[in-house]
Amino acid sequence: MATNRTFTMLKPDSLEKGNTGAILEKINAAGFRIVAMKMTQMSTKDAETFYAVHNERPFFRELVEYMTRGPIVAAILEKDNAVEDFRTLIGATNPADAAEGTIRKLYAASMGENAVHGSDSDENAEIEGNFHFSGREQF
Ligand code: DAT
Ligand code: MG
Repeated sequence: MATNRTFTMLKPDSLEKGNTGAILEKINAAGFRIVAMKMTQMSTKDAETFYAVHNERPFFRELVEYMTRGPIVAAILEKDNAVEDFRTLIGATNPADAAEGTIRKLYAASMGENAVHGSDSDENAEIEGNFHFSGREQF
């Protein structure tokens, strides 16, 4: 069966609130296989690079501050239709608009602190996974 991959980060607020285990359990229960995972902290340069597409947006500095303020859990996940199914599992960017039962509905406080990242395309999943993991760290 063909499978593909997406990239996720449990953002600093998720770790601060002790939600890491609960979020990983939801990811597991939804049928994603973890093929890379680590706890790490992004530098300012890392976050500016990772979110470069947003660098003209008014919230960019706030986003960089948030993403660098503490550790994250980064992971690559494998499943059929991984990118789209993971976006469905996490819910809308703004938790106020996220569907019931989604990770952002359950665990995100606001648009600015929305608990998790999920890649938005197969191409970006590969770029983002390779940003955080060497080939040897991807199983
Ligand atoms: P997503 O994370 O759902 O892919 P995005 O790529 O549009 O959303 O934006 C990346 C992150 O930037 C998002 O998770 C939270 C932050 N962000 C986006 N829009 C924002 C806004 N209007 N105000 C504050 N933060 C925002
Ligand atoms: Mg995005």
